[in-house]
Amino acid sequence: MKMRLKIIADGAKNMYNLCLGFTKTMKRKEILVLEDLLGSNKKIASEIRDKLTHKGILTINFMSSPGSGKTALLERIAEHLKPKYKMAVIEGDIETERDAERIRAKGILAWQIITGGACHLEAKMIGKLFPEIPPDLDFLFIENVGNLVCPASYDLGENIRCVLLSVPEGDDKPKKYPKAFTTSDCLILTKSDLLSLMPFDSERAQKEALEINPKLNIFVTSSLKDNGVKELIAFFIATRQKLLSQNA
Ligand SMILES: Nc1nc2c(ncn2[C@@H]2O[C@H](COP(=O)(O)OP(=O)(O)OP(=O)(O)O)[C@@H](O)[C@H]2O)c(=O)[nH]1
Ligand SMILES: [Mg+2]
Repeated sequence: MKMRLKIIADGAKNMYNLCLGFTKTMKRKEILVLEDLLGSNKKIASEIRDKLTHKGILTINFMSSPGSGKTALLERIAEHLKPKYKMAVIEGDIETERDAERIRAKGILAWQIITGGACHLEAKMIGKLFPEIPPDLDFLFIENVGNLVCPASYDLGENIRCVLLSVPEGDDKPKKYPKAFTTSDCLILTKSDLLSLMPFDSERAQKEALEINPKLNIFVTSSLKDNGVKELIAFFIATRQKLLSQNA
């Protein structure tokens, strides 16, 4: 009886080791494939950034959870920038052309990338649109797929990366989803018109975001009320000015 139990125990241990070995090999392969993918993404992104920067186009990547107000903010930005500057928008969504249609309705050139399931945009997707991007643009905005995790790992060739966090999402998100915040240049706290209605501690969100990324430029906006949008745009204009003076 004892012997039988030992055989079963050894068998289970062997099976466990077999599974573990298999898993380890699989994980190593998965890691290698991911490193390859991110490596080639980085290379394409860097080429895109060089080409756009050389043309004097400032590229801005908006990342956030679904529904944080990326498109609404772009609609507002379009209204402010249109009289003086030339901008275009690349929209990323899993399905539908809806966001690009909203931007076009503002009289702005917009392309829709439909990822068909992928939770983020990749540099090669932007690269495919490259021949269509007018060389005389001042600003190119990219609205990433609504997701606070995956887009953070993919450089799209942007000059400025912005993470949006809306009041209804909660003030604890920067430390729970750190990569989107640590890899960004700007934090935009959106839907500030809801601050009086919700238990969102704006100071806590800003403090915790700065603890993990002290270089963040922070803006508080309401697209609904058109608050804080001008300050954000002034930052984009000043950054483009710097880019132009570096090009000169
Ligand atoms: N109260 C308030 N609501 C807003 C504001 N901005 C956007 N919304 C609302 O939030 C919802 C989502 O806005 P979108 O601009 O579509 O959000 P999004 O981040 O582009 O969403 P996805 O593209 O699906 O990820 C809509 O119902 C908007 O009307 C704001 O400043 N204040
Ligand atoms: Mg949108």
